[in-house]
Amino acid sequence: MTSGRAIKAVDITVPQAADYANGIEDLYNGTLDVIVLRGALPSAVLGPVGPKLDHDAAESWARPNQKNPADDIRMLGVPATPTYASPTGPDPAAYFAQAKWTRENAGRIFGNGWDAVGDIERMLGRFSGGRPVTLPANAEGQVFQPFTVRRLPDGTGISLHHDYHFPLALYDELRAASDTSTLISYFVTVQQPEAGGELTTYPVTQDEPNPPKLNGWAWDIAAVESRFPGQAFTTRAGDLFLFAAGRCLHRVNPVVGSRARITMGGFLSLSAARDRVLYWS
Ligand SMILES: O=C(O)CCC(=O)C(=O)O
Repeated sequence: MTSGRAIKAVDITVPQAADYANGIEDLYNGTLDVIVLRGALPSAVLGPVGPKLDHDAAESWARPNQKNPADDIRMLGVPATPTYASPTGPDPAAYFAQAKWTRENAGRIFGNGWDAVGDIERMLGRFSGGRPVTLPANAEGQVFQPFTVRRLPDGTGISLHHDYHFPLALYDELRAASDTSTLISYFVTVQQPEAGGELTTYPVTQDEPNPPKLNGWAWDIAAVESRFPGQAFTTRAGDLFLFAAGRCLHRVNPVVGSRARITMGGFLSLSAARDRVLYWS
């Protein structure tokens, strides 16, 4: 028997996005947990990108979770999160150097001169309630990374986790600039795998009083599945996914087949005064 409330999701197409113009605030406030915007980017933009990137040799993929084969994600960019290689998050100096590289190489990575940063800001702007969507900078003027690219080949996924990264050293300024009541994740699917790779989210918060954990620390997936009503989402190339990743436990199911799941994305917050949307990865 499951317990807890159900995940509150809307699965919409571009003409319906105007009905959720304040969607980011709704995700913050818990009125919504998930927004899926189908076809946020036309297939002509991303169609050629998946096959271009889907090779180990295509780019210098980092493998920050290589220690755990089931979580061995390939990444372009340094994630603003803990990883197996950096359990307390990235070194800020290395992070900002990489962030500059990612911004400068965005057009080249995708191979078609695509204005990825502009499109991300336009897509997020559909749900910002009219607030400007901006890439924050630290006190030295170093700008955060707009996105990371994530490639999950056959047999890999992303284990159960929350994304609430404000306590990390990298977030010293973002913490002060943001409404830290939660953190939102965003990603765009670049390539859909043949099977698997669903994003599954559960109504389990970080302060769940009786967390389903093994040995007191690792999430017990069987217990999570049996106690909480999870919801799985399959996303196709061009779909935008926004969700309350700081509040809702989630995972990416292992990918099956020769075509990797490729996504690009990061996080966003409302500014402390709730007058801007900040995004980074
Ligand atoms: O699918 C992705 O790119 C990341 C999924 C995830 O765990 C997140 O967005 O927090």
